[in-house]
Amino acid sequence: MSVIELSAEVRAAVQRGAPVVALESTIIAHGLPRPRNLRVAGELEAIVRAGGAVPATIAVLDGVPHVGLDAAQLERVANDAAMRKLGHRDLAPAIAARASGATTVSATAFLAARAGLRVFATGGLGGVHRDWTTTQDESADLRLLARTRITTVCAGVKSILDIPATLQRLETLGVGVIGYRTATFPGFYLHSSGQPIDWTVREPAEVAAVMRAQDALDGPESALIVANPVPEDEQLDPQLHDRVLAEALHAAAREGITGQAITPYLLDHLVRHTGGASLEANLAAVRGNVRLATAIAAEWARAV
Ligand code: PSU
Ligand code: MN
Repeated sequence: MSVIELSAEVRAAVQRGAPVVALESTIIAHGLPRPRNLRVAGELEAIVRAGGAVPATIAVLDGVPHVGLDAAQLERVANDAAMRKLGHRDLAPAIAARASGATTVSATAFLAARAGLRVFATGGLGGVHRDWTTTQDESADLRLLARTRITTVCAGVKSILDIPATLQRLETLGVGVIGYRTATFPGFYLHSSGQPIDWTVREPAEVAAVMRAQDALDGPESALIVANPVPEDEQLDPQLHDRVLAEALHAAAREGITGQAITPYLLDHLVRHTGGASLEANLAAVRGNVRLATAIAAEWARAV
């Protein structure tokens, strides 16, 4: 018996090979302001359903890792201020302590893969922080994705990070990165970070073909990152972005914010100092990622 609990709907879908899309919960609990976060959580699940797939939002509740949440569980993730932020390494202590928490990309990707899911949508991955030479702060997302066979659709990595250093780490770790209808790595709030990427696909079926090739090679069980930019007309104004981000980084340094707290702090700072514009860009990116992940999951279910 696994310690991981699949909802009845997700279990049935996995058993019959129907498309399922994993969704993370840290973005709900710690990445978006209340009460909008609960609406967004429901909206993302609805996008998956509209595309003919089953949504599987993942979180740990009272020590049980859940893959697929009901409405009451989703509400708890969104509204319970005591929800912790759980990376992959936090899962075992959280289970033992019967704790509750939202899962980051690293914990979500791990649990999704263990539950038999292959496609996962998030906003932006964690990565190498700008002050990494002194803090050694590199998100656990990267190393976990180097060891987990899951296709992760994202709008790049959050622009609060050192993007060239993050792309370099992904190369070193052997994680595949393909651009969806783009030849540059997206900049999360921004359509493009300006950093080139080596591979571009144009259709969900092409992503499924890459996934099949990964499996056929039978190499190390690494992820596939599908980098899907926010549409240009929904991105944050780049000048506003650069200015407010610089202020946010200063404020974080001044207040001595580090570790797990830094990403939520910076995201929140951007929301408040862009009059909510960064939130709209963030949501546009996440919605687009969930839509694309759903189409990929459908192609994958057809293919296998
Ligand atoms: N994408 C978003 N908002 C978020 C995150 C992703 O649009 O809040 C979360 C993810 O859960 C990711 C985490 O794993 O931020 C990275 O946190 P850290 O830098 O502490 O690893
Ligand atoms: Mn970190």
